[in-house]
Amino acid sequence: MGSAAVAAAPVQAASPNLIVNGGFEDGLASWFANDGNASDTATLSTTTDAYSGTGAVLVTNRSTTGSGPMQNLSGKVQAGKTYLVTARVKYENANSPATKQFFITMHYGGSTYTNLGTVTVPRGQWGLIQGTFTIPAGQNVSTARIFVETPWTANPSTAPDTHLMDFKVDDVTLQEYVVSKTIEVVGKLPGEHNPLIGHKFGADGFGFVHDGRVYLYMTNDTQGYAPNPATGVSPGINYGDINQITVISSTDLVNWTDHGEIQVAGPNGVAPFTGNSWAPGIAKKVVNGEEKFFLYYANGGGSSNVITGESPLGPWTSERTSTLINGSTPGAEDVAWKFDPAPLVDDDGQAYLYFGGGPASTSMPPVERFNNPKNIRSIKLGENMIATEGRAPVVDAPVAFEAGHVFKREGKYYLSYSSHFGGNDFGGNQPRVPGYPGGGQIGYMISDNPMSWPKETYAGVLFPNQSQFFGAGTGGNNHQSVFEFEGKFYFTYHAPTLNKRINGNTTQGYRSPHIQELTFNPDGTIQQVVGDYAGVNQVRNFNPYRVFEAETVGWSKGIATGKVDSASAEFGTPTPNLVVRDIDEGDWTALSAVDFGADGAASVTATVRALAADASIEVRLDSASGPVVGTIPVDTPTGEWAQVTADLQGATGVHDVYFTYRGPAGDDLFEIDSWAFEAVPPLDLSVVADTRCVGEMVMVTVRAANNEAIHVTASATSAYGTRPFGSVPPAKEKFRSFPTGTAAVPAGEVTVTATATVDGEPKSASYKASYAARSCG
Ligand SMILES: [Ca+2]
Ligand SMILES: [Ca+2]
Ligand SMILES: [Ca+2]
Repeated sequence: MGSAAVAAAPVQAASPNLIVNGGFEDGLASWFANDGNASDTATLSTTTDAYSGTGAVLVTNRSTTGSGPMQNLSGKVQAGKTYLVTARVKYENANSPATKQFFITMHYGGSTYTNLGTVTVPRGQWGLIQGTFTIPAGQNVSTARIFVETPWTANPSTAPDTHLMDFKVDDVTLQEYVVSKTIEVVGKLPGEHNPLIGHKFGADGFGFVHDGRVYLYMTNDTQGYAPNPATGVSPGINYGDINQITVISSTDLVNWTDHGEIQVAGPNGVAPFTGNSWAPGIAKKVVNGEEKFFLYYANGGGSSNVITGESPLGPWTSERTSTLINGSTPGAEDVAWKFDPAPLVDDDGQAYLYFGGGPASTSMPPVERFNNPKNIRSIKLGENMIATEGRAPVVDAPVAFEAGHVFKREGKYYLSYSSHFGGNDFGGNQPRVPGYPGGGQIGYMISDNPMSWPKETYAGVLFPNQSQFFGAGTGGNNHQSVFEFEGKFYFTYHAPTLNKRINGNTTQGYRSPHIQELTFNPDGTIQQVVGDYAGVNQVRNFNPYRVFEAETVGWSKGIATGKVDSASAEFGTPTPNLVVRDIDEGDWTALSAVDFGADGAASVTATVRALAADASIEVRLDSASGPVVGTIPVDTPTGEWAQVTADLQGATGVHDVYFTYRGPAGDDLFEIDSWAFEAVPPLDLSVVADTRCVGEMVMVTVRAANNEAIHVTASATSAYGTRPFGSVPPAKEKFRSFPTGTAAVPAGEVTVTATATVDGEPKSASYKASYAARSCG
């Protein structure tokens, strides 16, 4: 599988065009010749020589370089805000220069003019004027007007072909510059399992298993992502922006639920005495009879800290009021970067923390600084998990840089770490010990003692630099973890593969989580991991017959997720709940390997919040253009959460399921909180409940029709007891009644359960039938 270079994708979620009739499809409406000075006269007329559509404006009889089409923006633009401006322009005068510069200019009033955007265009061709500008705070915008002009000169009439040529303008836009983080490209390709998610970034993933589910905690690389609305390209990543940890989870390693971000650090963080939250690591332990979850993270390069959770999804509290690892930690004084904390709870309950990295001590000889920089530490954690015990001995990891992590297998401890890229901080260009890691690789060591890591425990390179597998634009540091899930070991790492799919080989450092399986040799050493987009096999098929979060996604296009206050239907309170947002016509989300069973799905229900009329959700099999097995109309009141349902036809067996979103182009269509599929009952009975009067008393009745070709045993239960039907013959129906002993009953429900043996297999099903309130007498 390759990653074809993809051109920069401008963000689609555009803010409205503030220009009226910018395409001149409505003649000259809202346009007039620049009237800033009495001398700036010109004649505007329409022309059918348009850049797009059927109309454009032609400017003739220009008297000054400022003579051009103008539109009034008073009341539309605001001081302090940033805008994007574009326009198409063309000139054709054969006596004019071969190229000519044009401007879009703002006239704020008086003598205040600002060029907003420009282009130099060859004669006879449409050029694109573009610009981004911020109106200064305090600027009076009460008479703001924009116009198109040529560069100013004092006496243009001395060379009119050079300065006063006719020109045409079309497609003028001026929009507020609104940064959208929505990933518009398909960042995780259908069929592939890496990167794990395609709608956001995440780095330094730490895999953690609890209760049959794998959680991945990540540095929130999306936090500072700010793609330019015009180009789609973000400035490079700034780690200093990051004070949140992103959490996703899965029971199959392909369909991942987005649990959003934990606001760990910063003024509103769980631990407001920390400013950053990089490179998380988590462990669980029963403390004072209570199972707790301890989330460690790097507070920038200078220290590390821990917060405490009631579950893997929180809620989170800070038991500390100062950092856990810092310059006062015994044995860590010489560690340049007291970060990347990775916990391990041993089988005997003793917990350890691994941390550290960065430039080696200058007291060492250069060769040692390069090969054995002694910048990583191990330390014991106290019983409460939120304090250290004793001194932190050196982990003498060869060529170490950062990212120490330990797991245990068959009585042995494995410490992996990332290697440095050389340079003066590590003693300059020194001879590398044969077999030691190259730059930006993952090395590992094997020890019998979790606190003893001499250089002799080095075992080799576990993972080369990711750029070896993912090519140009994917180099840089890495950060790994290893977890065991249902008998297999898995290796997590990151690579800027989603960034590459957005921007081609010129990436900006935004990293994405990946997983590969880890294979051991008979002697306990690890086979070097090969990174690829295929990733790991899906551990199990996806069970659709339950309520599950819509933010559970195998693959997606064009959507975003966001936290809401309502409870998670699947995970309960007080865990975070997200919804799928930024749903436009043509966007989709998909689930991998959904098992509908032999009888198939009867219906699907979505919890949605409608935002536009005439929207719907198509349920498709196997691809975004696959067969439609049902269409859910999203026709509930706008702005309110509601449930919408559709019957399904042909959804049987195992398929990838695509929810494709339909509605008016340009509108946000709806948000989705959760999905639930209903199975076709394994036995086909029709059940009807009713009431009738017997004298002055109400009788609840139920009729069960057996549509099977075999005998079925059934019984009915209501608020008034249980009545067996006994055996119902094929194609026959039976009737039972419940005397209520009262003259009036509220509306209610009767449940019929049925069992039969089909092809030697026992089958059972239950059906509900409701009846209305009834009053007799
Ligand atoms: Ca036009
Ligand atoms: Ca979208
Ligand atoms: Ca949800």
